[in-house]
Amino acid sequence: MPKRALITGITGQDGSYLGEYLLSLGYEVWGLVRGQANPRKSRISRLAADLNFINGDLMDQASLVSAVDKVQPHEVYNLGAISFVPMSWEQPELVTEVNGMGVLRMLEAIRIVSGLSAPHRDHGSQIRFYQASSSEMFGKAIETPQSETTGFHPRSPYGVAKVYGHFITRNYRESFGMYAVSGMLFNHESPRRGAEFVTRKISLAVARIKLGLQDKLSLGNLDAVRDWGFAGDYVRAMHAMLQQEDPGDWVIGTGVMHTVRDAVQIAFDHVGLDWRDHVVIDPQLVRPAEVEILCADIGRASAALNWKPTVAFAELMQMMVESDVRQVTREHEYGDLLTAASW
Ligand code: NAP
Ligand code: G4F
Repeated sequence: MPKRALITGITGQDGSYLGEYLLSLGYEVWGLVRGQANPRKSRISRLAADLNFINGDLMDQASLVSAVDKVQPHEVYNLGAISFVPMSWEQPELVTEVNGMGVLRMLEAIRIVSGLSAPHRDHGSQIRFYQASSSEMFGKAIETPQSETTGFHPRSPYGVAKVYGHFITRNYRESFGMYAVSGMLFNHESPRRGAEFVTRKISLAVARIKLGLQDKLSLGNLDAVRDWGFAGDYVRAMHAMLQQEDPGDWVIGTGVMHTVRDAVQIAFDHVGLDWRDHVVIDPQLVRPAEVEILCADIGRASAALNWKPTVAFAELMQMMVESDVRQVTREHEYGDLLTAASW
């Protein structure tokens, strides 16, 4: 009998790669979809026709209990979140509800369906749980690189909510004996990245500038340093974490740092343009509390999970630019009304 997985956030970047990966491993894959006519559901269905869908929302406890009860998953991957950091200053309560309380609701759904009525170390559950924690939790990092033992200093309501999700996951592991893990993933990108994130904002703008459809690209802090990897690599790590004998917390990244300026330079260079002719700084895009520098120490993950990234940063940016040149050309030639973020 195939293993069954339930993925929240199936319509997002990571959900799409994880869904495809688990299908390739022979899993029966169920994606939790919110809303009565979510347009992103048809996008992911086109990519992976064998996916199954179930309705639910991280804001709605009963829907999660019902989804877990119906699917009876062996593994739950909680990727659903409002993932754009600046939005968390505009709607902090909503982001806290989805990204923080949503984790508690999913853990409760597993607890209830597994029949764990009281906290007890030895009870356990057959359902393994993955929480999408984030390097944003390190925030104003107290050391570089950051590892599984580095303390947290989140800088946004998003980061604070992720810290809650992280610790409630650990707490259910310790209180109920659940197999619950947290993946502290550093920034990961792909041609499927949302258009609001900086790498995709750059690759789309470069494509449009190259094709004569735009001239300027407005950005905020070019000095911010991130450890960027390829999303397709990172979903393999999520799966590997749930196959370990004991649950734990893991840092996943590349261990290589680049600035936003590097990303800009690589992307413009790739199409033979000088970024200085096109990039303008918009102070409105500078964050009220910035995360200046993130870099992963992946010593533990590479040794114990036997995991390593396969796509270097320059290759990643070039892959995204090439994909966007193809997409923007297609949209332009055929007058397609697809949004810039479509894939
Ligand atoms: P993404 O592309 O923005 O996808 C987010 C997903 O969450 C979408 O499928 C969205 O579904 C879903 N969602 C939003 N609100 C929801 C709700 N109330 N109930 C259920 N689902 C909801 O994000 P991503 O890049 O794939 O990231 C996946 C997860 O990893 C997120 O938790 C993110 O915070 C975390 N993370 C990402 C990175 C990164 O660099 N990508 C790094 C560290 C951690 P709709 O279609 O309904 O909007
Ligand atoms: O691409 P970003 O918006 O990603 P950010 O804030 O690092 O968050 C992403 O990675 C986290 C993991 O560390 C995830 F948890 C989170 O869900 C998300 O996936 O911004 C990257 C950097 C920031 O320092 C930002 O200030 O780029 C800088 N930046 C400069 N100009 C910009 C811009 N970011 C955006 N989005 N847009 C700009 O114009």
